Amino acid sequence: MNKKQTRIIGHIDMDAFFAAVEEKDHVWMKGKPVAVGSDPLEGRGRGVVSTANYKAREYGIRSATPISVAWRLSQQAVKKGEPSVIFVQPNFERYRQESKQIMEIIRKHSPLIEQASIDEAYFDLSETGSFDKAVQVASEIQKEILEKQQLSASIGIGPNKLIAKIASDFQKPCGLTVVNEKEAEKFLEPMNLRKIPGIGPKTQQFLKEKGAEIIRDLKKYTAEELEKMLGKLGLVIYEKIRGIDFAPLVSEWKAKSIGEQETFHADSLDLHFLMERIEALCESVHLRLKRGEFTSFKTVVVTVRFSDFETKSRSCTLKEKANDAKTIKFEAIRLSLPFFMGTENPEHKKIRLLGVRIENLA
Ligand code: TTP
Ligand code: MG
Repeated sequence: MNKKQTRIIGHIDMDAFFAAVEEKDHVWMKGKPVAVGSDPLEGRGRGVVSTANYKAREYGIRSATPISVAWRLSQQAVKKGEPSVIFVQPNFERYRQESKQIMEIIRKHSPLIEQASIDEAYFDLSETGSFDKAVQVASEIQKEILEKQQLSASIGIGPNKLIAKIASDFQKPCGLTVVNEKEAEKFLEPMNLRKIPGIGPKTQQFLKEKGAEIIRDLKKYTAEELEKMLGKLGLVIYEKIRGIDFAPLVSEWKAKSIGEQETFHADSLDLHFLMERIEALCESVHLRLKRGEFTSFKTVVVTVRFSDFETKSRSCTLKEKANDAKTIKFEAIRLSLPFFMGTENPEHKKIRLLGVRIENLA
């Protein structure tokens, strides 16, 4: 009954989404380069390209290309005997309709889905029980979207959201990439640092100056060194470049929650220290409750991550709503003590991270 279920997460991202919908609605565009964006006004237009289909990308046109540049690239292509780009202004209502139908298709195949943008979503495939079965489901989703919506999608499957998302982008368009938990770390190694959420252009530049161009280069640093260089982000990056990510899927219907967590500088099993950190986390959660739109909670959740990354959560739901810091602390300590000194931690493993969350907010 207690058998640990492998976590299997899918991420879907539609191929050249806005442009693909336009091609579907206007059959005569099929096979031609299409750019969706502001009006090019024969090269005098301001604004940018929202997206371009794959044919137009061969001209060097992509999301955020200034529309005037896109126009010029099209003119240059025409001079070389290539077809000119078809410029279309976006019809967001149409894209939203398609998006809704795509999400409905995914929902039929997965019990939990988190829509992440107009054309992408995470979905939980853990219930399939294996990566092989998950691939079958993903390929059914792709097929159904292609048949019913006449749109193509790329899917990534991984042990968590981080890997699933990077995998969906790995073989676009029409890709289906599977990376299991054993392969995840190696899969990331040759990739550009920018693949890691949180590493933007500035951090990338900073790390480049330190000699790190790809993810493998960053692995020579310890967690402490990365933290010294980048603060808290450094600790997050330390985990992500090793393919570690515990972020849950958040479906629209899930009750909101307020949570705080802390990764320690050094793993610890010092009771005094852990109790102090739990209390501090409870204080910040309570402060956020007081400042926010909710006035009460009914559920308290604690998360404990051990030094070997095993992660456990325990929760309790009160009989009545509460709103005070004392209740959060009382429950959080009661739930976490067995991990610090008792039955939940028989091997006396040190603790790497603690989290406190309140749910069932009203
Ligand atoms: P993306 O999924 O980033 O791009 P895409 O679907 O067009 O192409 P890909 O095959 O690489 O996934 O974004 C989804 C849609 O969001 C895209 O079709 C248009 C819109 N969009 C913008 O309007 N501006 C932008 O800068 C980006 C990146 C996307
Ligand atoms: Mg897309």
